[in-house]
Amino acid sequence: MERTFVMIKPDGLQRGLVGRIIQRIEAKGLKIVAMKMRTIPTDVAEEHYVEHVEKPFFKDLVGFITSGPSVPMVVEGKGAIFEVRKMNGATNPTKAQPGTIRGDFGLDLGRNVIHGSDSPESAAREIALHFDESELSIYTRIDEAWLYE
Ligand code: DAT
Ligand code: MG
Repeated sequence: MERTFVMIKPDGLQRGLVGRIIQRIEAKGLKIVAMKMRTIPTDVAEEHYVEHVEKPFFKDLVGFITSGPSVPMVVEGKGAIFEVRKMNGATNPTKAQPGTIRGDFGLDLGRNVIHGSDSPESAAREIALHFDESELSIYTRIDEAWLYE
């Protein structure tokens, strides 16, 4: 089953949104197979956002993402990468549709509450960057028979 890397960013945690965000992921039928809370070290943050290393906002982005605890997760399900991106909404919370996490919970481009991988390649890379294989739980959710054929 497809997996994606999802992370509630430090603003989401500080603003007390962790429970409501996880609730949306669970209610969608997506399965959380790994989750922890930690302050992302600078070297990991730089690697995570390596595609943006030349951008003018890179330094602020790394500073923000390492500024306090985050909640990184591995989320599994049919089309998980696309489904999470849809649920997250547009990068800029002021452009994101109501009903999306960024559209409902944010107001600032830099502080957009949540991350989701943008492709299978990014997902594999980000999962390996943030988690050990041993941290992933393989289990069946009791409602899976009602989610999929
Ligand atoms: P996304 O997180 O939707 O994949 P992205 O990969 O383009 O967006 O950018 C990564 C993060 O960097 C994004 O979540 C917020 C921040 N960011 C993007 N563009 C920015 C900009 N022009 N100014 C400041 N921060 C920006
Ligand atoms: Mg991105």
